[in-house]
Amino acid sequence: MSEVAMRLSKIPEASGRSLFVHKYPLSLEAIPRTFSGSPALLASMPLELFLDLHSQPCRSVYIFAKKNSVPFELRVVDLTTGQQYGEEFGKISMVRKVPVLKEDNFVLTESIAILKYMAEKFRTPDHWYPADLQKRALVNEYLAWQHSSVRAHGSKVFWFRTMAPLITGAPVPQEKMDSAVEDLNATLKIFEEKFLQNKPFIVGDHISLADLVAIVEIMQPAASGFALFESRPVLSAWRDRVKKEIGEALFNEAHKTIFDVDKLPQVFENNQMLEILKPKLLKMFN
Ligand SMILES: N[C@@H](CCC(=O)N[C@@H](CS)C(=O)NCC(=O)O)C(=O)O
Repeated sequence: MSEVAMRLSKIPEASGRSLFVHKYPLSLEAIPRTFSGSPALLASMPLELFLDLHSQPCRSVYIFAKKNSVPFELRVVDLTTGQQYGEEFGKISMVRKVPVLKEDNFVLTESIAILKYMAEKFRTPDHWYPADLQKRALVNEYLAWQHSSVRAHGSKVFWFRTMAPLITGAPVPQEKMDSAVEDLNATLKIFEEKFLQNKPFIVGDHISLADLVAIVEIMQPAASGFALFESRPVLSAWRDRVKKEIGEALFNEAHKTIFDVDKLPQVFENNQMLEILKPKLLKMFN
């Protein structure tokens, strides 16, 4: 039996429940004026976005699509009940991770690829993914760097503070926590001193995909109660600018699930996912 099939057999609800669908938005007037094709054609082929807003890359895709009035159907893949291991999602993506974009037979995984695809397809305002070669290269530089830095270290602090006690029934050993926090602090120093400096946004005066991907990742450890903004006025001021550009309502809507982190013990109560997540946590201790 494959590892995935084995995981699936342990989670009956993963195969039994269908993915939940929400349709966004859309009246034809809401279709971006910059769209190059016929609005009628566009309206007849909405994208399907497979997301769970606990996930940072899903939040970036969700915020970007909604902010730019990209027409899409939201298909919720509930990671807390293991729907990513279910048969229905397995037919969409063998990677079994969210986000995924689907458009007819075209399936795209990886948030960064999805964001760039939507920016180019819907010709979103230039500042998101600038046509200027050097500005675009700076966005790409950040997007390439963040995977193994902000994302990796921010996620680890989040997991250690929230998921680990649920999975093991005990706090993470202090030396492991200190090491994770040390890595995150070092990363945030590079973020501020190399990527942000004294500019309003990573690539200058305007928000780009780099800021969007950065904020969703940085909010993950912050939502777990790790006080990363308190001693960092430059980072806090940047967060407020990004929030304002996205729009406070959309920002809060996208982050609502993760701000409800206190509810995780209830979410995982009587849920076999914690057992399945244990090996992932133990690998983080290495
Ligand atoms: N590099 C991928 C990361 C995708 C990813 O790791 N997604 C996580 C949620 S943040 C997931 O689906 N995890 C489910 C699992 O590992 O079972 C991207 O940026 O899209």
